[in-house]
Amino acid sequence: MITIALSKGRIYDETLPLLSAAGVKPVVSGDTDRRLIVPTNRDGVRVILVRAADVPTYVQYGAADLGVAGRDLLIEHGGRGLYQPIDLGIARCRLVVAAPEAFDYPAAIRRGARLRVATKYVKTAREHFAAKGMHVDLIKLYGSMELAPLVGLADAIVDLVDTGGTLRANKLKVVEEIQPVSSRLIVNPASLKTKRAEVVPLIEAFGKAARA
Ligand code: PRT
Ligand code: MG
Repeated sequence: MITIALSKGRIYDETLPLLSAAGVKPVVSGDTDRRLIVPTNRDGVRVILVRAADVPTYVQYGAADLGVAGRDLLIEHGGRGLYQPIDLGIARCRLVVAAPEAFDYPAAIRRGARLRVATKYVKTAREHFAAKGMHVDLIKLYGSMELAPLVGLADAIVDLVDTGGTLRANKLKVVEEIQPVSSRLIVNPASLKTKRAEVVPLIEAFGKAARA
């Protein structure tokens, strides 16, 4: 049995065409299907649905053979025990530092202010600010980071931006780019060895579909 870990939402939606090109189609029974293990048209291939941040963990421990995860979450996870053969180029966005429109971020940095930064990407943020020689107090959040500066929880946030609509709607602006983000195919290294005949063709089909 080959198990592919995906998260609901944009990763699932953007992976479906690639899966389909690889000959794998999840068999869901309508919009009300709440199953977390989804069979596919292929005997011996199933999809499991987990939180986006949990996809690397399922693959690392071999509970899933393959998965699709954003680079943002792979960096936070650390990537230990993961083979990452292909950048699928899907779910693209940017990891940035953002602050209120009225906040003079460059001036705050120049005077060496100690900023409070809210984020769910604590590891990435710590490394980013350390590399710049900035002292920041990081506040761990699990979502809706955009709210934190509006209610005085933080001076700035480290978050993902796609269209910029969410930042604009909350009167925030990008003050620093950290890195571009897209999603990668990740593979359990033991699966690659012991299930080679099934796993390698899937990796190749994903690669071909991603390049197309
Ligand atoms: O939603 P949930 O809490 O269950 O989990 P999650 O937020 O980790 O998962 P999900 O499905 O929202 O995101 C999965 C992956 O999609 C992320 O890990 C990224 O790699 C990728 N991705 C691509 C994004 C975005 N684009 C994105 N725009 N993930 C989140 N966003 C959010 C962003 O955090 C911000 O709140 O969308 C908002 C900004 O969008 P714009 O278009 O208004 O700029
Ligand atoms: Mg989300």
